[in-house]
Amino acid sequence: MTTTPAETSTIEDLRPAIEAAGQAHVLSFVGELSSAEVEAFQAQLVSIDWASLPGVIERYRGAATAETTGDLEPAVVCCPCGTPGDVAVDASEARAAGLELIRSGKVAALTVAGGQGTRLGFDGPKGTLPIGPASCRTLFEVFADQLSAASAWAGRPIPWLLMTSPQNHGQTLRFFEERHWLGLDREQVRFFTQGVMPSFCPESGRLLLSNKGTLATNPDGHGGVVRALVGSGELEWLERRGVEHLSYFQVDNPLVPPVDPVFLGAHIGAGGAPSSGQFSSKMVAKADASEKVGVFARRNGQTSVVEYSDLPADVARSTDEHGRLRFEAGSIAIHAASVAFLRSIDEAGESALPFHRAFKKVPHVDLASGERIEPSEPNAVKLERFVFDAIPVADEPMVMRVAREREFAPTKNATGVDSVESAKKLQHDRAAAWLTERGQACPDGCTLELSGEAAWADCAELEYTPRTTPEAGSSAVL
Ligand code: UD2
Repeated sequence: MTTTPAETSTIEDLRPAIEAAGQAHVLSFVGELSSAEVEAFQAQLVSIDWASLPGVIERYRGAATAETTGDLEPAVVCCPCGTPGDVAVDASEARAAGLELIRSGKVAALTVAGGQGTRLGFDGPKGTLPIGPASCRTLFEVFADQLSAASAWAGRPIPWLLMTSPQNHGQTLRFFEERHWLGLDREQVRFFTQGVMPSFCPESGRLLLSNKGTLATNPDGHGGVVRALVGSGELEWLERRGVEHLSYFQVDNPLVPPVDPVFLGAHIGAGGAPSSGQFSSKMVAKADASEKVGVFARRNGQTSVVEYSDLPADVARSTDEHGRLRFEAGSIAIHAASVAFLRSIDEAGESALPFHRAFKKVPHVDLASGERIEPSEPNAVKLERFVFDAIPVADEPMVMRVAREREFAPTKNATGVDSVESAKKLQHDRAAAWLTERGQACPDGCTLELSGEAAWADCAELEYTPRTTPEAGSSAVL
């Protein structure tokens, strides 16, 4: 559960803590392991917080109580684009304040890239997926190019923190090394690894072994980012450097502006934005009631995200007097958070970021026979944290409306909705609209993409001349 294992502890050093946690059975097969396997097992065991484990298991072994949604109200949303009903934000003022934050080195970008990408069926870290419709750039390269342009404008390298998981850390690092840090300064790109949570049997409260020398674990969710930032020393690094705010985004959205001046300025309350500068989020109007995004809502008067699986279908479908979905404020998982707020969230621990419980099929080793069992029914509790659970803890958390077609191209599935294909098309459409806004037509049959410089210039409202003039049937990076 921590990210800074004391590498030197042996299994025998750890045995008392493991026994005190009631989990001595996990050491049943240690005598059968090779020295390399013992070493790997030690490294895993030392990363578990044995002292707090019994309490965590006790709290989450029972079935989760159903979320109550009766008292849900739509969230207050602000907007720099004049949507009726939203709190108005002055875009120029917000942009100026955000640019000043970036220029003065008070902003770092943060990408959560620890997920498995299972639905995508892609073998490798999701960020290494080619996604550019014209360039074939990978997701990581799309973000790096924009950060490079923003850094050049600011006259200083904007730090980029990437959260990996134990499963994809090595591959992610190799990718950046082989591609020379994607054109960024080596020191600018900072990796840290999220923690894991062990799976356990809800009846016995016992941890499971996935093989004789490995606990069955899962990454601790994107909410693990707070503990991992602290445990890895990265939060302290940011504090020492004078970075005050993080621009947070997921690895699966090639349209995200990694640092968005208007959003960052609004986050610190510029332009009349209703924000204390602790934690802010972007929303888009949901495409339809069944779209798989969490929604911003007020629960007991506090702004929160209700995950799509927790929102009853009739509530999701309900409409207001204008015929709009009442809960239309879809979360696109783009946030801004102050470093000081994240420090306080870590100190508050589970009261600020509780675990979410899932009951899943987890293959494991049978303790009596030593055989591996592939369960046909769910048998184990998996726990993870969600970063958006920090929202109700923040003072005056801001939710800002943005245009879906400019900022959201989710890449989740191999085909169909939210797929590589749809994300490429959305990037092309965005580049074509950019050309049209500048009085140029999009030639027939061409495939377009915004370069990092163009995308940065667009969100910072800077002058920019496209690198090339697209011709009919061509592929062009503007
Ligand atoms: C997430 C949101 C959903 C909506 C959508 C927008 C949750 C639970 N749901 O749905 O409401 O905003 O995104 O696209 O967040 N990750 C880690 N470590 C982990 C787990 C995930 O780094 O242990 C990263 C992962 O690499 C990805 C992001 O978090 O960048 C989202 O993860 P997901 O694919 O599980 O979330 P999804 O698509 O269900």
